[in-house]
Amino acid sequence: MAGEPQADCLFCKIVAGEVPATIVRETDTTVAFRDINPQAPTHVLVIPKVHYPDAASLAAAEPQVLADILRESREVAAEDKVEDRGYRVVFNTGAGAGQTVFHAHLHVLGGRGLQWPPG
Ligand code: DGP
Repeated sequence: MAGEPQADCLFCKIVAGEVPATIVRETDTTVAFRDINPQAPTHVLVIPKVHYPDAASLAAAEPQVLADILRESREVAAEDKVEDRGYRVVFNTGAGAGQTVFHAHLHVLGGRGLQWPPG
């Protein structure tokens, strides 16, 4: 069923506490944890507890959870004190855009200068 945990999903396992992660924030609907392969001094992933393969399918089915994720990204930036210098939030959507884990997740990147356009 849409939104239900998937047995083979790494991020569902992090939500369930079955795979360890450095969790920085948790709400009723979201979990935020540090990326295992950080691309910036702050690199946190904010994910929904419900399973959708990408941000687009989450937006279509449960847009309020998408809003929760964006609200949490602001809290992460504030807690890591990267707001002043600026930070970036990214949903890689689809393999062609670099998505490798198919459970929706927002990257929060900050703490260094960020170039545009991204590669
Ligand atoms: P993406 O390429 O947009 O699908 O991003 C997936 C991110 O997930 C990537 O930056 C690395 C991160 N990641 C993959 N496996 C793990 C893991 O087991 N733990 C943590 N904390 N992050 C992971």
